Amino acid sequence: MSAVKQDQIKSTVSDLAYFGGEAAFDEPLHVGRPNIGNRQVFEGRLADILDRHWLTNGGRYVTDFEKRIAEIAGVEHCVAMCNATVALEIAIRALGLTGEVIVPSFTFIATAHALKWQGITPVFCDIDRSTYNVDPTLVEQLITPRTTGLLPVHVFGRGCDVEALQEIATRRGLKLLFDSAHAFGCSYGDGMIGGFGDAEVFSFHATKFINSMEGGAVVTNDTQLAARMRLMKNFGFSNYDQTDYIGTNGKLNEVSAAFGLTNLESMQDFIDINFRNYQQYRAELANIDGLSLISYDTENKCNYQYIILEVDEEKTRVTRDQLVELLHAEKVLARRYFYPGCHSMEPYRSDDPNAGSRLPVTEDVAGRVVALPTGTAVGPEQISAICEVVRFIVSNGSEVNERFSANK
Ligand code: T4K
Repeated sequence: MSAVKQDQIKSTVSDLAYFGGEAAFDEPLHVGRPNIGNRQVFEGRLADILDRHWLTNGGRYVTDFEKRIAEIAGVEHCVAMCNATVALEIAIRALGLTGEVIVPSFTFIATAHALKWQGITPVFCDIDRSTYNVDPTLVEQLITPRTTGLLPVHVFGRGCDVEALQEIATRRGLKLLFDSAHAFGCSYGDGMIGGFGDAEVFSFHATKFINSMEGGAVVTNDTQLAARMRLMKNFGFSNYDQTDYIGTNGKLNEVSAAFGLTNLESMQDFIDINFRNYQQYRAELANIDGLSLISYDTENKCNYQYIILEVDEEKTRVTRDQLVELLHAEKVLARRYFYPGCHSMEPYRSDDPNAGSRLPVTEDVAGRVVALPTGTAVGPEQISAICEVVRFIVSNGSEVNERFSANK
């Protein structure tokens, strides 16, 4: 764990590392430092994989991993894949999506790329200010004769308005696929995220609170869809020397699955640590004018894997981007998830240079958010030090801003 430098109390703006002071930490603190479960258990499984000479293509650990994910998500089928981006691509193809699909711009670029990679146009929909999720009241006006589906994202693990989206999808004859990369272990209403729409996609990338190094999965209650995806992730093979569809190689390997399984056994510990961190950030960043942490409602289960701060520059004087640069200098590698929004990245920016005018909430939120380090790699001492630096920066906002501008 990165040590806090005890003598690094900031008393003047010149003490900030950006302006020549010493950094608050000796090693970088990351957003997305992987959680690692019981090493001995994983090493035992690794030895077993090597002993049995079964590394991929339908091995025992992938099967067990799929079974556990399906149980936790409360769904009938889980098809594990090598990452969530490929899982999205395969689900999109298996659902027969073509033409246009409605998707948020406030998401990781993989959501949009998974469509575009297959020649489908992502049509960006603005988000609800309070949840950062697609605003269902705006979806309908984006539907055209070319629209075949909706691909909403449960951003930061907070559930979308599933009922409203399902109602639109059913009434308009559209497929509904959720990008649930952030939402494994989260619930919405009476159900776990995973069981909504036609299918949902989880990510088990290293930076996710449950990781299999790289990995993803599609979960669904549709038996035929699951069977189709199972073939598609294995080149379309239905038998030796026989393919039924065009397929690709989307398989998860045994080592990743064994690592994922091991981490799943520590899932509740990881959630407890994330929750403890979230509460501490809430307490220590409370009452700072211009800063607010996004909240997770207590009615739903949550994995608390993202600590997202919103910066109101009018009040803090220091800008969001300045804050991020100042924190980086202190070795706190805060991230601007999700800036600038997919619509402002290529190729989408060139496809539709004016998309931003239809996405005012996305642009506003993307300009305010900062993700802070959490997970098992940060403890109470580190969080206190991060919060102290943030508080110091904001309480000296005007001076910091002036010095910052003069430095440029
Ligand atoms: N849909 C959504 C909504 C998503 O957020 C994502 C992925 C996907 C789909 C696609 O899922 P996958 O195909 O990846 O399964 C990171 C992750 O790579 C990406 O998985 C994640 N979302 C996204 C939100 O964050 P980057 O480009 O910001 O990652 P990077 O390399 O900058 O790493 C983040 C921080 O973590 C760095 O400070 C370094 C640290 N780190 C990273 C790794 C991999 C470590 O300390 N150790 C590590 O092993 O995208």
